[in-house]
Amino acid sequence: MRMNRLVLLLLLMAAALPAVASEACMPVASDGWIRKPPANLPVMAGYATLENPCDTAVTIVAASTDAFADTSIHVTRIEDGVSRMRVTPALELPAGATVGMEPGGLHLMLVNPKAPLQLGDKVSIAFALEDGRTLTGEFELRSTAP
Ligand SMILES: [Cu+2]
Repeated sequence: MRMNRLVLLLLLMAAALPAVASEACMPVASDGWIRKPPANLPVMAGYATLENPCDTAVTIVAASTDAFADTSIHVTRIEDGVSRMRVTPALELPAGATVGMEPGGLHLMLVNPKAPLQLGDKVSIAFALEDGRTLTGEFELRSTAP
């Protein structure tokens, strides 16, 4: 009887292990917003705070959304005194790091909205991670930073 309970306990523990392992640590995208352009321009920039509270680095390899025809992650750099934007193919979030996507720096470049967007509208952005997982963030259309 005593032995059976021990076996049962071990079986339960073994069964619980994979469940714990699949609950892997996930980075978070918060305070997401998209700057509403002053005129009816088809290009908008999105910003958010990306936090990786995990023990290992995570790399974002792509961004996409149903709301825009084209979505990419841009870095802004000053080259020869001129501010230029470039697509970044991979964005690493080191373990424990907080990376800001903010005006003048790293941002989402959103081109050609599929439907007209109004202030307050929320757009869901999917960030594809190198490990195959997807980090989803909500971005609100605003005229100023939150
Ligand atoms: Cu850009």
